[in-house]
Amino acid sequence: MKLDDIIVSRGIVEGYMEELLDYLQMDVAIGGGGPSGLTAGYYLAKAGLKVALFEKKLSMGGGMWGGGMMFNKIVVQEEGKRILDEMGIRCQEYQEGYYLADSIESASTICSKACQAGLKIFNLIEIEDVMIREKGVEGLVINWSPVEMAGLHVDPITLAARAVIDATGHPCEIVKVLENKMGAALETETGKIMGEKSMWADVAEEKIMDNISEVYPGLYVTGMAANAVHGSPRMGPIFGGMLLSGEKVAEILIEKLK
Ligand code: 48H
Repeated sequence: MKLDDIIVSRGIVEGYMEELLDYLQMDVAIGGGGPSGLTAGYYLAKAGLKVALFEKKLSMGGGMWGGGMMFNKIVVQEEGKRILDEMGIRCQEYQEGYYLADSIESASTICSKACQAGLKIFNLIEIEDVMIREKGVEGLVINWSPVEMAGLHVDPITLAARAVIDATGHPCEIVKVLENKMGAALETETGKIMGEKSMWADVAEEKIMDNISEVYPGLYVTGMAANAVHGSPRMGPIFGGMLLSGEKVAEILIEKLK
């Protein structure tokens, strides 16, 4: 077969534009493609909701690839193993209740399963603001990541969503922008971002499940962002809470939006 480069270009441009136009309005917009955002996207898409995830980097997986201190293994406790099984990620019980999985297999498989469940992923897109309207957060304001990296002055565009999830990890960037720009009072003990506390896996993994919440009308937190916003500790290379918190925020939203 003789290849026509212009047909290749047309396919890429038309295919992308069609999807971007389709996702100018959606049920749920997720910011951040780490384990919690991808897991949330997997369950939301599986439930039939129209959901897209925006990741500023080229690749998905967030902090999962590097395991603990670049030893590319992650640990998942008993409660989280159910999600590894659901996704088909292999693991080994190396001590009762402690499961060891390969971080590369974990990150790549979650991403693949989420896409196949129907999650639409847009990479290389940075969330730089939120769309605030009468009911609260009603969407996201996005730009190409290279615009920010190159320091270019280029205005962003807006997308509408019935709910937004901040899954941006430690920096909780979406909640931060809301607090900084709008002075918004959050649904936390202090009404503000309380800040992540020092590493204590046991407490962090227990607290994270209570921290999965709507922190402002229309804006939900999951994963490490949830602990940062609610002032709970970090947990190091234990990923059960990331998977379970992604599932939990999805369950809350499925109940609310379906
Ligand atoms: C678009 C953005 C933006 C933005 C950031 O850090 P993550 O892996 O987040 P989680 O919560 O799914 O998982 C946390 C885990 O990886 C971790 O760090 C743990 C368990 N730490 C414990 C410890 O003690 O250290 O992923 C967040 C993703 C990243 O891919 C970012 O690039 C992306 O969000 N992101 N995407 N627009 N403004 N900000």
